Amino acid sequence: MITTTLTSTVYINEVMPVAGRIDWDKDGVAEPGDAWVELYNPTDEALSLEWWVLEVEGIEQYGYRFPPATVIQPQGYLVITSEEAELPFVEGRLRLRHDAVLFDAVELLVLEADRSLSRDAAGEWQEGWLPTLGTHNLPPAAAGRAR
Ligand SMILES: [Ca+2]
Ligand SMILES: [Ca+2]
Repeated sequence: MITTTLTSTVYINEVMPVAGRIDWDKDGVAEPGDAWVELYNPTDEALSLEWWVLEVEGIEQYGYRFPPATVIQPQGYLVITSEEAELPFVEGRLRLRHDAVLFDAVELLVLEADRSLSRDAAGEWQEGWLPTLGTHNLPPAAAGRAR
């Protein structure tokens, strides 16, 4: 796994590559397209993701351009499903870029269904943390205490 340095702007915070029994987007059906990626805006300003692209560099090049009105709130999260992005999140390198500037990247892994890759407070990627869609990532012990 390749670790990237956290940038001072929007970054990839969590990836849930393989959807299983959980209907993550709550549309009534648990399906492969429920896989998701969570972005985080650590700044104190709302940021537009217009012209930003989420892409998977693998055997083929896939890319998803955010709709023009997409905004990520200060200290806010934005979740994109595999279905919305028309991207698989299981293989290759997931990248977040704006024009030619690469803001973040993570090597995708096939995990057990409904498990995620989470960045910890130091920016390192962790496996085995419980998925936290749209909220801050928690190590297993902290997640247990929160219940
Ligand atoms: Ca669903
Ligand atoms: Ca999270």
